Amino acid sequence: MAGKAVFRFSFGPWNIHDGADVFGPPVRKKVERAQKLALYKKLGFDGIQFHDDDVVSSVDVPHDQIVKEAKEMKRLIDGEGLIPEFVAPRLWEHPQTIDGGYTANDPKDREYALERSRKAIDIANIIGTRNIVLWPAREGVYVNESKDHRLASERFVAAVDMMLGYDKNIRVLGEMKPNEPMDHAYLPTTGHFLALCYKTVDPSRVGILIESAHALLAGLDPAIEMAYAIYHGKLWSVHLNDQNGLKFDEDRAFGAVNLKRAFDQVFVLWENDFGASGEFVGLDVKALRTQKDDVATRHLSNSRKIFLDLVEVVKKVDRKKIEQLRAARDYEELEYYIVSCLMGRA
Ligand code: GLO
Ligand code: MG
Repeated sequence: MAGKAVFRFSFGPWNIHDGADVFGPPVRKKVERAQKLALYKKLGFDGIQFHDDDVVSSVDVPHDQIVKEAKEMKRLIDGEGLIPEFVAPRLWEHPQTIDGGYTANDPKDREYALERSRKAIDIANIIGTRNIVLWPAREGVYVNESKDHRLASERFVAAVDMMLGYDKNIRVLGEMKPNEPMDHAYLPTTGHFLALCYKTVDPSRVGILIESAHALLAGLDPAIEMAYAIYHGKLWSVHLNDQNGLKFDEDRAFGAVNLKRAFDQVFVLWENDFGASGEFVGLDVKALRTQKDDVATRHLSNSRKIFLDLVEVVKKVDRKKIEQLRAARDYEELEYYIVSCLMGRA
């Protein structure tokens, strides 16, 4: 029977944000770390996702200092009753990641990325998660001839192998996105990273986090992407959100742009018992710059509500009717039926 799981939700501290964008400064007051942590449970979230430097103020300090600050964060999240879902090395802001991390041309930059990944694993161990997420933001090119693309694949696999060897318990989850900040990202889709999983020293510990908007930016359907990763036993997390056309990565509230597309994702997750092995429903959503301070978490609470409302729709959908319409090849009527369900008419 599908859908036994009780869904648990997560987000990262970056999802509460002062509204600064590439064209303008902050428009809301900075929300301090302790305030953010206190908001999770109030908003209905149990899980917290981290970049390495969301846990500690900087990773470019002596190891003792990292350990001390990570232990302090562990104490804080335990105090709030929050479960750490993953740690992601932030390999896109530091000067040594300008040309990428694992695929940078300069060996010193590559070594920085590898060392920082080991630190992320140490941090994950202290705060109590075995999941390392890789959003390889700057692994790719603006200028095609600027890197050896075949060698880049080799270096990427070597980096993942290094992490798997550094700690025999951790899992690596790839979060793929086709562009932004790079023009052409290496491993732009789930399928690309899935192929890479099988080239590593331990494919059983390499899997996928799918972000809805990232699939859409690649012209792909998020629900079909999720089903494909599930087929491989590798959908270990999601970043649900929405996206209005092929523009920048908008991180709109889940279901806010295309409700049927959101329904399709919930349907796949429900039918395949996503969450039953402890996976979180992650929401990587961003408040619109126009939101005022006191309502700047609506994107999170609304995304969660929309997800849960869609679960109710999914439960009620008449599976027999779907089967009959599939058998009759009357897909127009099937589409109308689903739209009717979403309009509360069926
Ligand atoms: C950006 C990504 C980013 C990641 C986060 C965790 O497009 O979605 O927000 O999810 O850095 O790795
Ligand atoms: Mg994301």
